[in-house]
Amino acid sequence: MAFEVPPLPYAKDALASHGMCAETMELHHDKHHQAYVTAVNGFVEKDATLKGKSLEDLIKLSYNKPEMAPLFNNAGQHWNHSLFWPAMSPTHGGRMPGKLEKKLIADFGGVAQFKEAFKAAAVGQFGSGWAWLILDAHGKLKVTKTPNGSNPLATGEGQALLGCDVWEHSYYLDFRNRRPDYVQNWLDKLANYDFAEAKLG
Ligand code: MN3
Repeated sequence: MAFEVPPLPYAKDALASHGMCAETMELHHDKHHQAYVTAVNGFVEKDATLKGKSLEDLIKLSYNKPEMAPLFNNAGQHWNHSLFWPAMSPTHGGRMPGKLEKKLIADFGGVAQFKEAFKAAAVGQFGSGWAWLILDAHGKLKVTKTPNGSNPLATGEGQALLGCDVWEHSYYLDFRNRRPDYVQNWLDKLANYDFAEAKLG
């Protein structure tokens, strides 16, 4: 079974009034994400040892192997973007549910402190990559960042609850070069904190 780009859980123009325009969604979901999926399918097609493996298996087996970097980057980006779309919401973006809020207060000192840490990670990621809210093996919320197509599944740092794409293609049409403004807007108006909270179990 070839990998496929999951459909967006909302219309392409649904986030426009929240700072992510329909053209960004069109290019990002239909072109960029599709290109990663097409590339992964191409690698699997050419290598019998990869056939039938899950996306998670492909990511883990190619992590930190220079000769498998093209597979890793594309498989990682498919996984990352599949999490990115539902991690935003046109109806309750930015709204903080109670259980997650309590845990953010316990683990970061407050929601504002969490947002500062997340923003620092997202802005501090030199070049392309991702900022993450993760639940680590000790049940503690943490903020991390990864370069390019990497992610917390590959690094083993924990379970990803939210991931913010800081590749320029995710914000250049809406925010030009202003990554800090994009990330602040993402945290305040786009992030689907219900989606994150549901993963707390
Ligand atoms: Mn992207």
